[in-house]
Amino acid sequence: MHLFPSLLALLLCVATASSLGKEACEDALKSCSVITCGVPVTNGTPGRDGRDGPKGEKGEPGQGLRGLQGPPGKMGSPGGTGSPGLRGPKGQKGDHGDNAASEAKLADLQREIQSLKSELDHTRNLLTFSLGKKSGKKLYVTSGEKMTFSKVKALCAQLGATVATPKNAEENKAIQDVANDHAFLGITDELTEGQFMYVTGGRLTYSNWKKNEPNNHGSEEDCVLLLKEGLWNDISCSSSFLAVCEFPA
Ligand code: FUC
Ligand code: CA
Repeated sequence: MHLFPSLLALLLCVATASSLGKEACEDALKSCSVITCGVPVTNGTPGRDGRDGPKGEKGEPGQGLRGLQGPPGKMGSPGGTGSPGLRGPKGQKGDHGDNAASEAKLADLQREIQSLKSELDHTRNLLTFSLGKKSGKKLYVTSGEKMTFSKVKALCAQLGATVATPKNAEENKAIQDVANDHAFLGITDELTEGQFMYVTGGRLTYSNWKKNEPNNHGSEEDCVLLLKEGLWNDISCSSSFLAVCEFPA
């Protein structure tokens, strides 16, 4: 684009120079850099270098030697934890313990157990003899104390026994003889009114009710009393009567 104004100035110079005299021409063309005044026209000195052309395309890579390899880069961040390794092999069998000492200790304990068993046998025999216990029969024992039914249950449990519970006429008579007074039996209808059950579980298989009993007098009689004459009456569990405990046959 800037080429046209320069070309216009050149044409103007040539036109002006050819219509004037030599001196006037030189004065008029002091600013013209290309045209030489005078006739005939001869070739002038070469013009100044043109402006730089546009940048060329990128050349092919050179053929020189490659530079040396650079130093290693920075160390990376640590990786995550790996999965557990395989199970190791089974270890060797351990040493035997001190066998002789263990066996001596065991023999001592066995002797002590035998001695205690023998002593227990003697004590049991003495007790059954003194209480008149018969072989194959339950043993009924009383402390002679009177207490509420819950206390009778707790006392017998403490002795590893249960509350005296006759399952036939013979057992009923045995309890009657030991108690020699009104005594609680291990029977209640606390769970379902009118349905008497053994405290140890199960429905009655034997009973010896007095006439017109059980009557749940005052609607609060869930326990069973063995009367002195051997008959039964339902009674309040919070009343106090003799405690008789039963030990298995
Ligand atoms: C009878 C019994 C009751 C109570 C009362 C005083 O009615 O059935 O349990 O002993 O007498
Ligand atoms: Ca009653």
